Formats: sequence, C-alpha cells, structure tokens
Amino acid sequence: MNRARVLSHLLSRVPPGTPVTAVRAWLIGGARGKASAPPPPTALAAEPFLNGSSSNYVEEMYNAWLHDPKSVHQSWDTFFRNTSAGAQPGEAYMAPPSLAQPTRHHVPLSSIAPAISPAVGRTPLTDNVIDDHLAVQGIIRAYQARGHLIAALDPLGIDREALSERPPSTMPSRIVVRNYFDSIDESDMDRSFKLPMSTFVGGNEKTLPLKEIIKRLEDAYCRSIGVEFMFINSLEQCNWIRQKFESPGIMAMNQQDKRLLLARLTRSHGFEAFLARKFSSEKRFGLEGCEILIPAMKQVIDRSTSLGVESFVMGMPHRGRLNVLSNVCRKPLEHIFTQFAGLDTGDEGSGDVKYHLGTYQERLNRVTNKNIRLAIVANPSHLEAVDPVVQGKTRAEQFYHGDSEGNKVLSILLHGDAAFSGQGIVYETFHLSELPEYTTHGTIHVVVNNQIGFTTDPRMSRSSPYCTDVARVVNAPIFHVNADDPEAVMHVCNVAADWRHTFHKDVVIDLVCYRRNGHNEVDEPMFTQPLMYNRIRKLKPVIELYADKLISEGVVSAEETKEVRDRYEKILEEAFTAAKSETRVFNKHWIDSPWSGFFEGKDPLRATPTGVHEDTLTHICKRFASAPPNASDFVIHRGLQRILSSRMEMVKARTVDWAMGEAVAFGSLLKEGVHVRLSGQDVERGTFSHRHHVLHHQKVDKSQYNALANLYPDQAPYTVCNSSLSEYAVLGFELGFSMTNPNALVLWEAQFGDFNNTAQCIIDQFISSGQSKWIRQTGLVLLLPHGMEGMGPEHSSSRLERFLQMTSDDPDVLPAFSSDFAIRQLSDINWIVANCSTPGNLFHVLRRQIALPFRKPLIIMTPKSLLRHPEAKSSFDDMVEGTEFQRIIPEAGPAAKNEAGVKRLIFCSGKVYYDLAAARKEAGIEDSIAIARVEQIAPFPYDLIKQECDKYPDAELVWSQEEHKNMGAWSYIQPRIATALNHERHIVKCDKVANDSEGHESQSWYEYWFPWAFPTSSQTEASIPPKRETPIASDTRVLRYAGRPVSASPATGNKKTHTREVKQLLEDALAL
Ligand SMILES: Cc1ncc(C[n+]2csc(CCOP(=O)(O)OP(=O)(O)O)c2C)c(N)n1
Ligand SMILES: [Mg+2]
Repeated sequence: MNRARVLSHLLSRVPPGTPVTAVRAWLIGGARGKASAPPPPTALAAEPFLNGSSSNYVEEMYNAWLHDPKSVHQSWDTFFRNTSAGAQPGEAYMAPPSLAQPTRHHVPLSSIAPAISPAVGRTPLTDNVIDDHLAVQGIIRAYQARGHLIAALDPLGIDREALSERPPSTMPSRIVVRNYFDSIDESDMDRSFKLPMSTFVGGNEKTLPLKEIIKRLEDAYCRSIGVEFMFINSLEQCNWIRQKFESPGIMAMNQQDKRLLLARLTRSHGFEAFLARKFSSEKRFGLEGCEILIPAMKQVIDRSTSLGVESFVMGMPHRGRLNVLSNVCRKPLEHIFTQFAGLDTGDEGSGDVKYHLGTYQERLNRVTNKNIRLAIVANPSHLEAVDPVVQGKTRAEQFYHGDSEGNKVLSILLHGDAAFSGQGIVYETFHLSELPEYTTHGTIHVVVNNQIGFTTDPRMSRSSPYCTDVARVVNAPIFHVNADDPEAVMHVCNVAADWRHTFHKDVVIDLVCYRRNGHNEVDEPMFTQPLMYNRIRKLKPVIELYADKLISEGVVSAEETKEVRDRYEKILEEAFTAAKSETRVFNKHWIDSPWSGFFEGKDPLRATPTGVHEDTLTHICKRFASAPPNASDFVIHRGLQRILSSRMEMVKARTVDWAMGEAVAFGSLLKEGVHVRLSGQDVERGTFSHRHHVLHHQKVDKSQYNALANLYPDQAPYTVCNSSLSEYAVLGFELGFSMTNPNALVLWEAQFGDFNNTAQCIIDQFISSGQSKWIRQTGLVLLLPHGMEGMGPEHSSSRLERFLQMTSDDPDVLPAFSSDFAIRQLSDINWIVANCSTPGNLFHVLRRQIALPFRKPLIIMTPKSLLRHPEAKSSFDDMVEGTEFQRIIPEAGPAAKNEAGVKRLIFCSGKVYYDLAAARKEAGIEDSIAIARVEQIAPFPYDLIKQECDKYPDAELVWSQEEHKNMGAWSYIQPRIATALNHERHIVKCDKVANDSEGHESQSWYEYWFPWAFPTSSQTEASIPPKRETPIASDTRVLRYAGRPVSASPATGNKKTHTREVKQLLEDALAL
C-alpha cells in the first residue's frame, strides 16, 4: 500500500456525495457545530497526521514498515496493520505509549470514547467531544478560581449588595462559574467526562457525569467555604489546595471531633454569656457572633502541635480577647474576673485595660498530650500595631531554639476585618514574611470578619472586594468560611495548619461572622446598622445551631449538651466566687515574655564594667580591618581596600573612628556570648558608607564576608540585615525580637533619624510606655542619624525633643545624690536618650545595655559628618578596662585649668561640640570658655552637671544646640539645669514606697524582680526615691540659650541660609 493507497483507503470511508470541503473538515477537523459535521461524524480527527505535509512522512513510514515492521514506532506498526486489516478511519490509530509514568488522571482517549456518550454507543471522538471536554475543564477551573464569589459565606445572608456595591457580588452564579455552559446544555448533565489533572473531585474516578462533577465542585467551593488560591504562582501549591478541598469526603468529621467541637463552642459561648450577666455594664469587646473563634484557634493549635509545634506566639485585637485568654491559653479565670473588680494594683506599673493585656502560659495540650507554650503579646489600642512585634518575638524564639524552619514556633495573628484592610502595617508585616532574616516561616492569620468596623460598613471602609485582599501580595491562600458552619471552620483550620507546616508560608482564615452586640457591650448598633441588626436579632447563636445539628444526627443527646453547659457554668461560678476574695490585681500576672533566670541573683543596682582588655580591642579591630581569610580568592572593591587599610592604620595608632567604635562594641559582646542583631534599611553597608559589615565579592554573586561574624570560634552569632523599606514594621519586629532574650543586643537603625516618625506608634505605644503598662522590659537600641548638615528639612532631625518629652523623669525633682545615683536613675526611667560625641563613648553606652542588671530602651542620636571627622576618634585608652561611659564629657582643655577665670560654661550635646570647639580655638578663647558635652541627656546627669557648674562658679551658663529652639534638647535641659542649680531645694525623702490612698504597699519593679535585695522595710537613704515637690525657681544662676531661633521646619533647605545660621549660632555661643 503506497501513500496514494493509504489516502485512498481512508478516503474510501468518506460517504459518497460529501462535498470536498466537508471531506477536508472530516479529515483534518473543521468548524465545530453539531449540525454541520459531515455524516457520519467519524473519528478521523484522531488521525490528523494524514493531512498536508505529514502525508510525505506517512508514506516514508509506510515504506519502512513494509520493509521491516519493527523499524517503525509501535504506534505506526499498529496503525498500518489495522489499516491493512480494513480498520475504519479513527480506529486504526493508537496513541504511542508515553515514555513518562502515566499521570494521575491519564486515560487514553480511545478508552473513554465509549463513556463519552453512552446513549450513542460507540461514538468516536469528534471536535464536539473535545470542545465539550474543554468546556468542562473551563467550568472546573471557573469553580476553582471564582467559586468563592458565590459561596454561602455570610451567616447573616444579607445580600452582599447591601454591604458592598462592587460587581462580583451581583453576578449570578451562572456567570461566575458556568459561562462555558453556552456550549453545553442541561441535556449534557448525564454525559460522562474525563476529569483533567487539575481537579481532585473524582477521587479514584477518572471520569464522572457532568452533574456529579458540578455537584462536587459546588460542595468544595460554593458552600460554607470560599477558597481564594488561584492567584498563587506555584502549581504545586495550587494542586495541594485543590486536593485539600476537592477530594470526596475530605471534610467529613468523626463523632468524637464533633463532640469536642460542641464542648469548645459551649465554653466560648458560656464565657461571654457569663460575663454579660455578671458585668453587664462593662466593656469587654465580646465575641458574640463569632464564638467559633475559640474552637478555631484550638483546632489550629491542636493540629500544629501534632505537627511538631511547641510554642505559639499570638497577637490579637480587642474582640474576644478575654475569651481567648481563658479558653485558648487557660489563663486562670480569677485573674480575668479580678480585672473587672476595680481593685488596686499590688505591684509596679501603671497597668493597662484588660482587653490589651498579654499573657504567657505553659500547659499540656490534651489532644496531643504534649506540653506547649502560649503567649499573647500585650498591645496598645492601635489596631494591628502588634503584628510585627509578634513576628519579631516569634523569629527570636525560633532563632534561639535553632528552629531554622519554624517547625517548633508558630505565630498566629488575629485581625478585625476593618483593621486588616485599613491598616498599612498589615501590608508592611506581610512583606517581612519571606525575607531571610525576618521570616517566621509562615504565620496563620485569622480574621474575625464581623462585616463591620465600629459603626462603618465595609463598602465605606475599603475598596477591595474582600477585607483579606492584602494577603494576596505574598501569595497567601485565603480561606473564607461561614462562621456558623463549625465543621467547615474546623476543616479550614486543619488545612491552614497543614499548609503552614508544608510550605512554611502565610495563610489566612477569614471567619465571616457577625457582631451580635454593638462595638462594645454598651454601644447601640441600631443607630447605624438597623437592617443588619434586625437580621442579627432573629439569628440563633451558633451553639444552638450546632447543638441542634448534632442532636438531630444522634451524635449527642439534649441532656448531654445541657450537662456540658452546666459543668462549665459551675467552673465559672467557682472562679467568680474565688475572685471576689482578691483584694489586689497584679500586673505581673500578665507578663507576655518572662525572662526566667535573668534577674536571679543580680544586684539590681550594679552594672558590670564596660571596658575591655586591650588585646580584645586589638583583635577585633584587626579583624574588622582585614580582608577575608581567603583574600586571594575574594575580590574586594578597591574603595573598600582603602577603607580597610585606613582601619588598620587606626589599629596601629590605637584609635577608633565611629564605625570601629561600634564594631568593637559589637565584637566584644559577641565574644562574651551575647547575640548582636543590627537591622534597618541598608545597615550592612551603612547609609553613609561607613560601616561595611558585609563585604561583597566583586566577581561572584552572593559571595560575602562578615568579619564580625568571624572573630572568635566560640563567639555568639552576629546578625546584620538590610530590611524592607519600612520603619513601622521593622522597628516593631526588632522590638519583638528584643523581648525574647535579654542577653542580646538588638538594634534598629533608621536610614535618617526623621524616618522614625513613620514608626511613631511603636515608639509611643510600646517602647516609651511598654514597661509601665505591661512591666515588660526591652534593651532595644534605636540608632537615629541626626544633625544639621545643610541637607534640608527632612534629613536633619531625629526629633530628639519628642523622645525627651516622653521621658518619665520629673524636671522639677532633684533625685538624691548617692554612689549609685546613675544606675538608680537608669532603673527608674522609661528609656535612655544619648547623643554621643565620641566613638569611645558609643562603645561604652552600647556595652552598658548588656552590663545593666535590667533592660531599658536606648535612643541614640547618631552622627553623620562625625563618621569621618578627624577629631571624632577615640583612643583605646578610652575603652580599656577601668574606663566607662561618660554621661557628660567635661572640659579638659585650658579652661579646665583656669576654673576661676572661665567666663562662660557652655553645655552642648553631639556634633555641635566640634563646631564650637573649632570656633573657640580660632577665636583664641580656649582658656576662658569651657565646653561640657552632655552625652546622656536622659536620665539627666544632674550630679555631673552640678559638679561642672560648681567648678566654674563665675561662669555664665549657656546651652548651645544646633537644632531650632523649639526642637532639640533645650526644653528638656532648661528646667533640669535650673533644678540642678537650686541649692536651696528641700529634698523630702519619702518612705520606702508610696502608700496608696488605702494604705496598701505597692512594690517598685526592681523590688518585684529582685526581692532578695529588699529583704526588710529598712532602706538605705540612697535607695529612697524622693517625693515629688513643687519646683522653686533658681535665684542663683540662669541658663542662657544660644542656638537657632524657633521654626516650623526642622531645617532650612537653603545651603546658604544654613551656613549663615551656623555662623550666627557660634557667635551667639562664643561672643564674650
Ligand atoms: C489604629 C486604630 N485606629 C482606630 C481605632 C479605634 N477603633 C477601635 S475598634 C475599631 C473598629 C475595628 O473594626 P474591626 O477591625 O472590624 O474589628 P471589630 O471591632 O469589628 O472586631 C476602631 C476604629 C483603633 N483602635 N486603632
Ligand atoms: Mg469588624
């Protein structure tokens, strides 16, 4: 049989009279259309190789086959044999066997041909059939991609249009998921279709009738769960999710789990009902309408615990917080109830409202029988602000536990719907989720989506269809679920925990629920949402719905449900009675990050020395000045070689510049086993190209060398990491990191100091006030480049005045001078503010953070031009053993030797000192003007300031600063110097502790943490805090201001004006 014969053989099967075009269509497949197909609609399209140029090839194959049947592929052999034997077109061809393993859904087309249309019998494949299959594929895909739009997510059943005017909600389901139905009609419902690889609805079936396919898809995607995942770029991850929702029977729950779920719901509901009854007029931001949150969190925890997680770090807003504390963390009910009782505090701290407090609990997880740790991080009212803090704390726990993949420590973040979409920090936090030094290897987010934010409807509070859309930026799958379908919620929780375990990526559970009461319990929701609340009033609580369901299924009896309810009610009543006998509340009960062992055995008023041995200085500096050990292979930038050489010159001269002062502080701590972590924008090199902690191979990508990480074989790890371009999230993250381990120096550096204002909430609500509110300490360091360098308004000021304004020391009270004055001040204040003028002092102040027996935040105004200023260097002599941080650097030049002849004593801080000193020198008045640098501004070094003033009794006192008068330190310094100078002040010593109005004694924080240091009530005078008293104006010496005048803007944008201002400032300060 030659080519002509092959073709004629095939053509012989075409019915007589068929037009040529139809024959062609019949041979190679033409326009689709049931009516237009040539009769009979055979399956010649299954042999498309017979058309066009392929026929030459066919002929060659045929000739080869004739010569030796084995010389052609098996499929050709079969084809020619069948054709020779008289097979019908379409029947002779058999697809060649695949070289690959058959795929999951692989079904040879030929084998399903009979299944495709049973009614017609052996109808072969046609274009129609293929197109119908493609349509079915399209339908499957549409359900996967858009099924969530028509899922029954809202327990209120309010037409979404009423809440949101956006289009998806108005689409009829047919358009959303069945637009491919134009080519398939209802009569096709019984036809079977081969299932594509992209679905799991078949289970073990490879083909299913269309109606069954659709039913299963609707079950998976359009009932109580709406899955958003098709935007995820990873096919593996998409398939994983499909399998978790589509597999037949995957959501089935056994009876035992159903009963557990009911019991948990009972507690969740019972807790709120009990509080509502006992404290009806108290705000508690109850969970009513989303009681499922408690079983949901417990399910996530159970499942994750069974997958190996041992510690859960959680952040959450007000809604349902008390319920979570009690029923998820098992915080003693008495502690919660006493918060309602209006009792005095029995320990340190100003405390916080009950729905902001944190907790830390260790307990047995009964389901898995494993011990777990649960922490809820205390947070301010500022919604979502705690998110990055939780991430940082989680990351730190993972880091210190060597949990490099996040298998042991998991963060869970709870959100409200309005806050999740409204607060930018959510987005900023998501962007940390995959960064190497910031990832927590996946967070489980749970949104309590009660479809309202205070009094505002979603259509007025966001522009995205869902409140969760922000999570799409990191390809996190989003599981929307109707909170009134408890079993669906449990399924989603399991999948979320599994997802996080499998892929170590974020995932979102969107609990679509409602809020049964107003924003809080004393709020009237009918003012603003009348229709919604009419609907809500008709709804049964979910506990009733679910109990009814389980009773009707025969899983539990009505008596049993009552028994479970009564048992919990009894527990609540007993705890309530016990709480009544309490007379005080204790802030210590609410600590979220206990540092076990840290305070033990320490003298609360003794810091270890900060100076280090010269050998250590030399070793670290040399390493810091050296190329990598494999220098010959590691190509360093020429500019860096120069920097390293100049560093080596400094080592030889036993001096350090700013970068080396910082490096040797870090290095010496690392040597002592203290982890150091420096994070912020471009910190690895340093914004001002001075640091260069990470050297980059100029020829090999990602080949880097970090000298400080390679100082000693047994040193602590050094982390230096460029961050995302966020201040709010990154500062929050570092704060969280610092909360986990007090034996770590954690630093955040702002690119320029003024950018700290976009992290203001972390500064105000956490760093400044955290210890007072939550008795939680942190030694976090903020490095804020600050200084007027003529760079314009936005790069000059770290807003020193704000930090000083927030310090908690009283300007009108002179603390009692004593040998431990300095450390006592540090322990009493909320944070330390410093503006160092020498690298040596920077070295000490950084090391002092760890040397202190407690932790305080440290805010440092760091320099820019001083980084390279030839005078701004320190000798090793200033850092060796026996040296320490100088709170003020007194005059040491000629004026110091001419005390009586000094006409003016200038106090200043930071870089302006160098300008003043240079101008003084130029004016030749070094012996008549003394300049003292205030290096630690807060707490104010009263003792040393006074000492300095006394030294020059006839000197006029001047405060000189480069900042404008309404900025900088002036308004902080002025009243304090007045207080320091007031010799006549009458300092009244008080009793050991201030007694409250009812005569109860309250402890200070150090008494709480260091009880052994306070065995009796007899106090040394030195440890007695002074009583507040009204200031008496100083009538002795007055402090004059020499600096820029007031201004609205931090600095001029005009270089010339800047120069003029500097000149004026120096004249004001120095003109005698
Ligand atoms: C940053 C911030 N802005 C405003 C508020 C005031 N506020 C408290 S709760 C709330 C509504 C929050 O709505 P949502 O996030 O949906 O949580 P829900 O109360 O509905 O659970 C608002 C506006 C706040 N606490 N924090
Ligand atoms: Mg809400």
